[in-house]
Amino acid sequence: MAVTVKREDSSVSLVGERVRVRLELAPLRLSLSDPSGEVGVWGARVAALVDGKPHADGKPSGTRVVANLVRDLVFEDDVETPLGRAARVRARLAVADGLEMGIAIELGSDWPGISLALELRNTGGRARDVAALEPFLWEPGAGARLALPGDAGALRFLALGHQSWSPARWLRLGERPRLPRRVVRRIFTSPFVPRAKRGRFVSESATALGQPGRAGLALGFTSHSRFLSWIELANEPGRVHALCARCATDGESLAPGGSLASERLWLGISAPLEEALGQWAERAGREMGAPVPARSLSGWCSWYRFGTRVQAEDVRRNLRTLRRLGAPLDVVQIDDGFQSAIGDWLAPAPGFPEGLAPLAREIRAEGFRAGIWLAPFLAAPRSRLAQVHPEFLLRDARGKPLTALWNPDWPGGRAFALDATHPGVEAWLESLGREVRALGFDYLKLDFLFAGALPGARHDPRVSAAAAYRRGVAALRRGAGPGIFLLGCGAPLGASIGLFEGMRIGPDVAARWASPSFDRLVGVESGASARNALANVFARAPLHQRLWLNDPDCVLLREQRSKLSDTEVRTLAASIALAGGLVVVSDELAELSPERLAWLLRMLPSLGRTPTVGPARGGVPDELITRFDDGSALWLRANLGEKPERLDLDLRALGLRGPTRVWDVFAERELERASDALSLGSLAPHAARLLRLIPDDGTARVIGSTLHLASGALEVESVALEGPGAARLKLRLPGRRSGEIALALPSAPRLVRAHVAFDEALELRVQLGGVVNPSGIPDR
Ligand code: 9PG
Repeated sequence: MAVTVKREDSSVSLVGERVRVRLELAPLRLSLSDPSGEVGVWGARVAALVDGKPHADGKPSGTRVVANLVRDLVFEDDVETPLGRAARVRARLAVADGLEMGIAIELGSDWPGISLALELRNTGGRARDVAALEPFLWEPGAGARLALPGDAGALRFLALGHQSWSPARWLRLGERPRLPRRVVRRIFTSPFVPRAKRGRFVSESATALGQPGRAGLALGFTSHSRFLSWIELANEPGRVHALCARCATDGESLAPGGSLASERLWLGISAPLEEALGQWAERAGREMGAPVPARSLSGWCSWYRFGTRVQAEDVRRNLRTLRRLGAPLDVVQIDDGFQSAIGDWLAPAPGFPEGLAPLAREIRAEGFRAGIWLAPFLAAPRSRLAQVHPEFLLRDARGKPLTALWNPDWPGGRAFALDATHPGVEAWLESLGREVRALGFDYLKLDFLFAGALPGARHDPRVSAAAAYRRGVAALRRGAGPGIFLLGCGAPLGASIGLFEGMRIGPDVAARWASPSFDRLVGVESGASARNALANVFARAPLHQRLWLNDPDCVLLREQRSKLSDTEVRTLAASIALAGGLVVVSDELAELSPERLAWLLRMLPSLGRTPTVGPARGGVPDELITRFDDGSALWLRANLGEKPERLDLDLRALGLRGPTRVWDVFAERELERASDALSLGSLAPHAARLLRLIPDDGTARVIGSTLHLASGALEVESVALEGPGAARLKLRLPGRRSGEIALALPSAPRLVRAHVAFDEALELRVQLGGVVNPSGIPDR
């Protein structure tokens, strides 16, 4: 079915399968709703802030000009757009006072929303400063309406933070959002975004608005090549006062006859609301050409065990342990500490006496990708880089080098930011990429990337902060060449779309549950701790495989030097596994007990799938659901709070109708068969529950296994029933494994367990009360 275009005297409508759009012509008003009209927004406008500048510390100055009258309209009923084939309406709009706007609305027949773009033109005779473009502005007024199903008191707004370490939280209308303190604001928030406060929420790049579990709005920018963008919500408990999507133009001056285009905005309807983030990310990833690898990676990282004191010998020792264990990791990554100074990446620290090339060679010789950490937009004041090339440094308005941050981990603490619009910096980044590749590294963890998108007096003032950042990352990638894996960290997320294979999506993990004193110090929940890392893992789970591979940060399995309890380690490990992205361990592997090592193996390989998230009842969703092609699912519920929670599982809501067999992964046993719902008692603070849910459809299946947390969903290549109580099985998993599998049979005995041990693959026959096992391990 194609999109139907209806022209009337005073309006134009586009009707697709899933949404309807209406454009009123005088004055200009835009509406979008689902076919029933139960959810949607009516009476939105487009606007710009002119004769002012974006302000690096929040509020842009300038006057808001709003498009009012539609001058002329152009229809195209089937055009190619960045999001696929669509119908398009373009309108030229009159704006007072020597300014004109153009908007384009695109709707594909089965799209759950529309794409919106805005252009501002200077038709007058003098140059105009433009502070921001607003392709969507909704305020109450005549004909303005917002329909969000559910209870107004339960409405939530998804506030996505600026960069990897910034919290992402579902805010309740009227609540007081947390705000980073002044000294760290530059690290955690985007330069031009107004400060959030009670009554004014801000979300960077994208948001969702509605009641958890019901239908709501999805709103987010799908292009990110020039401007940092955000969505603002003016609100009080149960009420929306205004909703507005903006991109800061970073101080564009618009010459007479010139024009300026906003980033493209997605406005969609999401049912349920929790899918809004994925709905947007899918489109933003497609539009920006996100280089998402087909497979997730796993690895070892030096940081959370050795910190800046890492030495070549630490890496070597862990390489040897990896060989002994036969652990199937992809990457061995050296983190911060190998370099003589921040900025002097090719001059090794004393702990790396032979330099990096021999170590990279050894890593590769063991069959791993070699990974290295860089903070490519930073230079320590005392580094050779800053000394020899002071012209590389980003300056403030008075010409002084801008301090990107103070980091107590580094000598002197202070780090300056580089200005990628300087041709010398661009060339230097390209050669840095080339040289680390030549050393043998093909996995680069690029950190403290927010420093590349700071506002400042750039060498080329016409290049925006976001564009400067993208130019720098692109130069590094160009130098590193094809086949490189770039992992972003501390990265401005919107501006990074399309540039990275992998992306850290939360604060640092640590071998402690929470970090209350650090969080108080900086004002936001960004201290290194398992809880802060996990909160973002749940909140940003839908970004995985749409924008990049999500990096939830490392799993820490050690028992010594750790304040994490068994329960907390299990919650950390299972949540990281369900996130489906990178699985990276950061322990001294030889120190791990057999039990904890078994946990590592149970996370490998990565599940590799994008989980769906459950309703965001609290500040973040607390459920991750991974579905498999065989109709089964893994369901994880975590309690990141401090009070016990009731655990009820609604199987129908997960799409499981009919009798379901339930495997309790941690308890390693089958629960009673369930249909519709399952009452599971209570969940202690910091604990998680992981279940595998399998339709009881009369087939023989592995429903549980201690080989992998997938519990049979990943590790079984085939199962063939050979008669009552007998089956032939093929198992396949990388690495050396031993453990137990549980085979579910359609008739008595309903469950047969068998011990198995193998390297890579195993074929075995399981029989009623006995196992014929080629590995020679006796049955029980
Ligand atoms: C290396 C580390 C690890 C880690 C990164 C990042 O604000 N700060 O001072 C601050 C320091 C360190 C930090 C984040 C913030 O951690 O996330 O995985 O690579 O750098 O220095």
